[in-house]
Amino acid sequence: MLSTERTGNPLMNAKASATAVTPFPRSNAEDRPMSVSRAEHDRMANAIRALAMDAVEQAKSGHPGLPMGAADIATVLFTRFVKFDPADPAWPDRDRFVLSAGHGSMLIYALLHLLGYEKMTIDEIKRFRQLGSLTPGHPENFITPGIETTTGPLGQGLANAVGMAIAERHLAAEFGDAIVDHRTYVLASDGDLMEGISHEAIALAGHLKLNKLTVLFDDNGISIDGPLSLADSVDQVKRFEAAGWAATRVDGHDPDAIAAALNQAVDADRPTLIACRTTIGFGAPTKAGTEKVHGSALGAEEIAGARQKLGWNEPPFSVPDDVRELWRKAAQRGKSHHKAWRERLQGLAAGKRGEFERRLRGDIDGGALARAVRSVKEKLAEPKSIATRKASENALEALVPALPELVGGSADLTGSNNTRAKGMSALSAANYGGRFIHYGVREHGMAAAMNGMALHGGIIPYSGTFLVFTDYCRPSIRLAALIGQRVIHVMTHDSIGLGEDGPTHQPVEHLAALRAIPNMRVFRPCDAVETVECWQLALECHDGPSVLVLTRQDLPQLRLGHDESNRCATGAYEIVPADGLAVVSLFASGSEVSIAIEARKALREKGVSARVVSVPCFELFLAAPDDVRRSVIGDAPVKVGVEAAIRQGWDQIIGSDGAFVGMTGFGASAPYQDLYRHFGITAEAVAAAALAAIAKA
Ligand SMILES: Cc1ncc(C[n+]2csc(CCOP(=O)(O)OP(=O)(O)O)c2C)c(N)n1
Repeated sequence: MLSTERTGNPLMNAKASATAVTPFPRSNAEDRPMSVSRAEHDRMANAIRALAMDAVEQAKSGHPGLPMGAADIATVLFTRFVKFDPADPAWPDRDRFVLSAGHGSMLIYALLHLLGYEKMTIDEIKRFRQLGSLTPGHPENFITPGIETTTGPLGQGLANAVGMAIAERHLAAEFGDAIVDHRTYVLASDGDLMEGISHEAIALAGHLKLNKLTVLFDDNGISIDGPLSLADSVDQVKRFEAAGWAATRVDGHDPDAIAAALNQAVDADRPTLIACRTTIGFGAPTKAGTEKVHGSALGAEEIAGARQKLGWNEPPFSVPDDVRELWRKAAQRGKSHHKAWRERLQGLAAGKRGEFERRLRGDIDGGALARAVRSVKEKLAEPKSIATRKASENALEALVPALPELVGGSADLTGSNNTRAKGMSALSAANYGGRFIHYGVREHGMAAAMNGMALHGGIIPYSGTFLVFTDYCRPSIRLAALIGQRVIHVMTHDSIGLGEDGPTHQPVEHLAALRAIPNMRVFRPCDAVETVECWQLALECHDGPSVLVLTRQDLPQLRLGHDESNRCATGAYEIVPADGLAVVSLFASGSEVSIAIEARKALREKGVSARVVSVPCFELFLAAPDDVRRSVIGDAPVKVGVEAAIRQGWDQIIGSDGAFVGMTGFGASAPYQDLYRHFGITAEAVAAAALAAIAKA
């Protein structure tokens, strides 16, 4: 399991050892499945149930049903299968366990506590759902060591896990299975499997034959409204089989049956679904098996009844020594795996080991990045009019060979998004070492898998689709921002400038909607030079996602001459100064910067002095030091914003009394030049807006 303390470098804790590479010891006495009697198993599982009941009761909120129902599954998994070491939650070759049904968070908190994860004390369990605790309502990877990913929005965890499993296979292909060889386990609920994203995720996993991915389905037939039969009649086993998975059904309260299915999964040549038939709220005398136990405290009477039924006579939050000892024994299982792995890592050639460690830390080779950016800029000393999507491709031609951690892709728009650099082979079941992923028409699954890859570590994923389809993957983009992961979305066809495909494909509100997400950068470069600068900034942002918003249509190159500095770094800068004292400041992004520059000329002809500010990134600009912001905004009395999108957000730059030239409704289908004229986004309109504002002032 993973510690997500973002600054920590798990690998730096490695005990140095001069041991040569040992043959890969897959198991030894300590690592063998723990042998547990049925009675012992029941007590271990009941400890989870009791902690879940008690914590939810104390908080007077939470979800006891899932932890109580899935306690047997979790006990089998952690006593016999999952490879982990509580002493180092971020050990890179640990198995990943994702609780996709994040509402059942007490399941994983109880596990972490019982397994001896140092920070998960009983006091943290008692502070379930309280401010500043390690036990928030839903699991947060950036708060609690041992949590692999933030879950809560159903389906996301499962789709993240697909990305983790892809990352594992990809890094194993690169560094060898002596260093990368772990499995990904998911606990998913009915809700996870009803969500549309699960369709995309399981189809991708099946297609890529991710045989080290196992989904345990908490098949309890209950959701919030009541029995699942109210809303769903899918045969999940058949559904997963149709997607290329091995799938089976077991009694989710029979430890041996669960273990047998998990053993089969280990040997499978494809991902495995194990539908575990369980009773939600197992043990609760009157509420078990009903929606009443899903998401509220059980109440003192029901808890007393459950304790009696389960034969659990301990006071609240108390775990008897014999049970604690059994769980501690389970926690020892991964230790020798961990030690042997450290020795194998030390035995690697220094260069390869250093590279692996760098990749896992997420450190970019700054020299390689700077050289790649410089080489792209040098080529642009000879100006070129190209679409920024093409400029992005040119940037990738230099970045992809320079940064081996880049794994690109597209949701079936490779030729339109220009995200595949020359020489990138496709990542497939036959070639996990490939660096380009054909995600298929699965924007949501793609974005969630990218989050999983980034969380896994060792990879910087980037993707492509049309900007308008950020709507199809927005929940995962939002989560990337929340969980602080570096994923880069290349979103092309960024406005009415895409032309004839019409309003279904023309984003108008998407820039504002994306800019509204905290901890994310939205870059809209105006030419080929800004495009490579924005790529550099996106790559350097290690703790949050970026969206590169790029045009379909050609744009003139506005930045001329070789410039070593990254002018986009402040988010906005004066790209063309005024002649003399500026009366007008024109602010624009992307394709509208050249329109603003034309408008400046038109104003000059009328004797009005105007300057032009390019605004490639609102977020960086708004975070820039006050003096930088003040000087970029300037003190010209008239401010005009220009962007082929809605105004929302622009008032932060132009003020509520600034003029704005952009869109006020949806686009239309026509050649793009006609559309710009039709919607009045032209140099003449910008100049007229400035003159009108001067007349009013
Ligand atoms: C995307 C999303 N929609 C809705 C919810 C609210 N919600 C939480 S759990 C749940 C369904 C509960 O059913 P199930 O997944 O079977 O969990 P169980 O009742 O077995 O615990 C819903 C609708 C959510 N967390 N995420």
